Amino acid sequence: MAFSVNGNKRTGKRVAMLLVSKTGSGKSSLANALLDTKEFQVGRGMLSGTAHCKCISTHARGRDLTVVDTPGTMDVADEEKAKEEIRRAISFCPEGFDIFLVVLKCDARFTAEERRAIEVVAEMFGDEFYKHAIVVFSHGDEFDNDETEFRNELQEIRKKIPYLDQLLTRCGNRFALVDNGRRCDRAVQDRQIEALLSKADSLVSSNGGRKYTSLELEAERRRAEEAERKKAEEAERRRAAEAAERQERQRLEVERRVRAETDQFRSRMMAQQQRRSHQEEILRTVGNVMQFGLLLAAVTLGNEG
Ligand SMILES: Nc1nc2c(ncn2[C@@H]2O[C@H](COP(=O)(O)OP(=O)(O)O)[C@@H](O)[C@H]2O)c(=O)[nH]1
Ligand SMILES: [Mg+2]
Repeated sequence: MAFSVNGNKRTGKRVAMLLVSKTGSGKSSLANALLDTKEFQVGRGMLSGTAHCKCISTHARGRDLTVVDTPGTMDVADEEKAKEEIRRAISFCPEGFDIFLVVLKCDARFTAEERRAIEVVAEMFGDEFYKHAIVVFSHGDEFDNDETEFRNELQEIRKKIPYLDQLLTRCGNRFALVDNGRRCDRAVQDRQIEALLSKADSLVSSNGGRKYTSLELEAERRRAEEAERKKAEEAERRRAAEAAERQERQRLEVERRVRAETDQFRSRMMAQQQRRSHQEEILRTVGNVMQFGLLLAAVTLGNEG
């Protein structure tokens, strides 16, 4: 095999790429352009297009390339399904992926759905994801494929959309502009795809040929599970502490009420007792007076008799 310029062309090693993002952003069109084929089904509108992951390994554009296209299940409507499909995509390439192509439409809109579609993958793959990622802006025709104009515009867009700015920063500011529309200029497209593949080759080299494999995905899954378990444990601990605190507050309240009622009862009893001794005192005094009266009467009667 005669390899000429750079990267994969030089080493002859197969480069495996996984395309991710929301439906309608241009993944399947890019997959076709990368492999110079029409085998990836391009959608019309949001309803049709790729139903399942599709993997093609071939020799194209002077390189051995593997491209795995992902479907519309990347839409956030069903994240679990999306994750399942991503795991399937990874299983297509047991030796691992060299490059993740995050495909975004280059218009200034960057919706919450688009953002979530990327986050779902990034969360699954962990930080390693960004070390292998290149952001590909499709619909370059909207900028007449003028890279300079696009770069200038991108500066402004990054200021307005912090998440996009962070994403590009995390991806080491690796990005490319492409036009894979049905009416694109083939010469322009070839030049853009070659530039993108050159960037991919450089990234493969700077990663020392290290791939992202199902082992990394599994390790990330375990790490996420562990983090989730710790979070649940922490929430449970907090719930238990709050319940204990609530119980202690209730116990103190009951204790306070019992003490108050006991004190009240004791004071009532003492008051009653005081009243009773006072009455007894009066009775005793009355008794004494009466006794004295009787005695006096008896003495008086005795004297008269
Ligand atoms: N004008 C233009 N249209 C594009 C471009 N890339 C994709 N499309 C169109 O966008 C629609 C969705 O493309 P598709 O590749 O199926 O997106 P996917 O759902 O992400 O796979 C299709 O009608 C494509 O022809 C582009 O660079 N320029
Ligand atoms: Mg598609």
